[in-house]
Amino acid sequence: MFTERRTKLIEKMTAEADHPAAIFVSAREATRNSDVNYEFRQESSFYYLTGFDEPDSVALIRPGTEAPFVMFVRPHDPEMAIWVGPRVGIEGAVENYGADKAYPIEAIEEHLTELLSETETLYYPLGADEELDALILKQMTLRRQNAQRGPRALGDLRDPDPLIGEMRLRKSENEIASLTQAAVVTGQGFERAMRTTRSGLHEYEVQAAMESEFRRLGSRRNGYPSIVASAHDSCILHYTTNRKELVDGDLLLIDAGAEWEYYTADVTRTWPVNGQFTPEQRTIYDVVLRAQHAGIAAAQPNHRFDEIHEASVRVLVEGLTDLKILKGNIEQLIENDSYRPFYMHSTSHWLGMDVHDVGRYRNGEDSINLESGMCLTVEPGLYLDPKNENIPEAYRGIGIRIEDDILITLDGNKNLSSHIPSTPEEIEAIVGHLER
Ligand SMILES: [Mn+2]
Repeated sequence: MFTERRTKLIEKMTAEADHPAAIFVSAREATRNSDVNYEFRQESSFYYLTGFDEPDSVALIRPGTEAPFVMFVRPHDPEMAIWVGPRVGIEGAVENYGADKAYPIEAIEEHLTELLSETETLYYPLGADEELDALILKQMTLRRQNAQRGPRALGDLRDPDPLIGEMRLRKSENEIASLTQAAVVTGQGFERAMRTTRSGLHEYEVQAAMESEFRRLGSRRNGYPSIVASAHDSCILHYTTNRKELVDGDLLLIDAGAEWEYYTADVTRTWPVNGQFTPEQRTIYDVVLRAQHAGIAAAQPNHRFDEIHEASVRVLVEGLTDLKILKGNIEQLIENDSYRPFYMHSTSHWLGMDVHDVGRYRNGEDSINLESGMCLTVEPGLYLDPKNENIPEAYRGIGIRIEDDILITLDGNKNLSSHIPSTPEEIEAIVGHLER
């Protein structure tokens, strides 16, 4: 799988550049406090190309040479192994990760000059890593100084992100299987959260119930910090404090995703703490759900990405007009972005190894067309600011978002998270019902 990806990258590089090479850098360990590190998570593109899960590593790809795939890794260290377990090491990088050659990361500087001696175009995301940035700039300077006598200059520095972005945007069968499983596990966690919910509990208790289900089912970590927002805080898009007590009559919004084999789900549901929507909550909920269904229906191959947002916005604006929160002509209200105070984010983003996954959204001015294998969210919402006096009082403080993970297929789409309760009937039937 990783070999195929590197082969495909090599094809793309050689198609557009002379004597190309590419350098990818792993994530680094980061200090949390004192001698404790943050939990390590590999950088997504590095993992995508190598499957290598350790920090302080560099992958060098050199098409058309005797060693097209070179890795720099931390050597095995018997003393460290006692504390943190064995490392893959130099031999492991060759034997188990397909490297044609591997060297200790400490020796990168002494090998880089030789390894890049034929390279004229270098794909490297300058700014990715300060130490490596300095090494690359030094190589370029050396080559420029010697260009008259020695090999040609290493003069063409390019960003590899567009090439990798194009590849990661179209998901393979393997990747789709991981995204599907991420959504399955996430769904189990959401169901647990819904059943657990009752007034008097705290946001973090519902979060714990959900995330313990993620972990129990084998998800190693979340794709991003869970948003567990009750009452007015459901109007705050990225609320992650999650400390409040749940109050009878309020809504609870959860936006969360379990990661599975480096692929994350990204799901949002909003439900009443006491299991019954008030008439006002239900009215707003129905508008958002209709907008979501319209957005999902618009997610079709050979249609523009932007059509999803356009379809959802139209339904939201019609709903806000029916409620007299907006007044005027629908087309005009859409044209003027007059819905922005109540719906301030876009409806969709790519989904994959990163929750906001790589890949372009437009070609110049134009929205790109959707293709089979692309995966995205559809997540309209309405956020009725508790302090906005233009909103009828009964609706103030209601914040609702509904988000599913949609895979574009050859003849339409597949909702990977459709098993998670989302109609008001499904939600009212499950919230607070611990046993079944
Ligand atoms: Mn999202």
